[in-house]
Amino acid sequence: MFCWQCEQTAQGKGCQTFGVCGKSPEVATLQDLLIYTLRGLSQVALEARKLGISDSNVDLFICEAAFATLTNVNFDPESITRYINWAIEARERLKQQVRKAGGNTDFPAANLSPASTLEGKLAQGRQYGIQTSPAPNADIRGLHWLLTYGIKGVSAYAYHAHRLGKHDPKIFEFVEEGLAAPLNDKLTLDDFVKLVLKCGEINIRAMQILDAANTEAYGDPVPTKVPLGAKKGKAILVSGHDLKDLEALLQQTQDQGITVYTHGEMLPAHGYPKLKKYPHFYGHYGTAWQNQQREFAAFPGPILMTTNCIQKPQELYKPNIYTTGPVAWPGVEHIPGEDFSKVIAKAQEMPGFPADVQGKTVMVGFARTAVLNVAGAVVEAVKKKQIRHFFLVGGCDGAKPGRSYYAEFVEKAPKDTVVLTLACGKFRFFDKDLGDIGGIPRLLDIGQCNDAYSAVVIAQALAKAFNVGLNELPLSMILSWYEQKAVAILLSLLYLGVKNIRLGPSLPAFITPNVLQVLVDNFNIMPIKTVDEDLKAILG
Ligand code: SF4
Ligand code: SF3
Repeated sequence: MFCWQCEQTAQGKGCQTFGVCGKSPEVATLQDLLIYTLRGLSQVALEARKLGISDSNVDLFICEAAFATLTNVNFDPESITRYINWAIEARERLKQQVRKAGGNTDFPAANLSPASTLEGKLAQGRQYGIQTSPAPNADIRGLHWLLTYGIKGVSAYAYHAHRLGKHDPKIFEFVEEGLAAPLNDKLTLDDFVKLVLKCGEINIRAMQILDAANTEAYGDPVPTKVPLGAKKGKAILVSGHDLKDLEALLQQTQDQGITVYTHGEMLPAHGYPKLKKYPHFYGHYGTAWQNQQREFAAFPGPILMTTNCIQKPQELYKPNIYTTGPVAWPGVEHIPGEDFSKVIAKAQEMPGFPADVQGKTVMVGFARTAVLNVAGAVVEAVKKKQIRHFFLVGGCDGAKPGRSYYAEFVEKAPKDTVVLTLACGKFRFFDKDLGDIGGIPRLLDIGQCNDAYSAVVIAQALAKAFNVGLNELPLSMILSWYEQKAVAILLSLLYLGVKNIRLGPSLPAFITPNVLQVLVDNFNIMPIKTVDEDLKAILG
């Protein structure tokens, strides 16, 4: 195996014997075969589009399957094999339609027949891995995968939006174009640089329709206090990013004497009016994904993983954890639709909390509408020099000690600065009381990584209010990345021309020195240094 798609990749270079995330060589190799199969399917889908043929089920399938290969989503060889088989079936069906319409279907990747045995599939997967796929040079190889990882992020957002009934054919078409591109040996380094920026552009559209899907379904998030304690009684914990799964579970647990808690990236769900209306939707349990083995073991009810980030379940809680959507772990029960009766039955069997647990509270719900409602006060506070600077301290969390930088940054940010945050990196500081500036909280939680569009809208509105460009705002982006949705968001920020982004805790292994130089020259992207050095460089 060779995998370098996430920030925790072994030695900062690539996982070669076993994934640091827990991905086995078998699953990594099957995922390589799945991606190659999706590239071939995309070639056929693009040819079909030229003939006016498209199939939204195929488009959606490609997004779901690409999402399944995102870090910490699917660790189950049988599940990945099913995705490979479905991809082949969809491809063959589409090929027939293309042939009937007089189109070409003769693409090598689209002619691959997967071997019937696992060993055979693994041998095939080994031919299409990161190091074995053809590329003219290391820079272009890195760009092939930068594009592929951006597409995985776009696919995740498109999948979530589609679940709530929103989609845009432009997004599907680009997902297919981006997946097929590395098979085209005529494309140059410049072509791939353009494609990765286009991936950023398309990702903004994907995040925009996801934002519309979430807010139209559940209302605009409002500032909401979320308890970190617990209520006596039966309990279910919901993790991941999928609000639709959460809603279905809330509906199905009504009047059942069960309290529903969020975990990880589900925290911001408490801010949505149509979710917070459920009286048994109570609080938040635990912190970021890398602490789940300890935290889940202590939870007295079942756990539902709707999306990333799942970690190897301990035997202690393996019978109590369930997956849904593209998530899977071998031996863990997967719920294929939205009927969570098994989870509910498990909650009734398990002890629940024996007594109320007192805890702190945190505030969520500062998405675009809530922040823009107080934009006048924010602009005034900046003009009166009560607010000197904004920091967007956002992105993923992870196990590396270097990630303590972000909590230290927030702690050391001067009192006349405001911290906007989003995604799971905030769990290092989400319960800190940073106070307020004239009633404006100094720590504003915009939401999940899936809500990055809200941050873009807030930044654009501030730029408009001050009549300056995004780069002239008193706003600095201090980003932590881990998985491929963060890659897509980074590409979106680059597409918008955002400069001076500080990125950590380490730079992606798939960005070669030459490609990094292009990013530095055009966007002045830089690695984080120490908090003191970075604050001094930003604030002077
Ligand atoms: Fe390694 Fe990350 Fe790939 Fe897992 S996803 S195998 S940790 S690079
Ligand atoms: Fe976190 Fe996995 Fe990226 Fe959604 S939950 S931000 S890492």
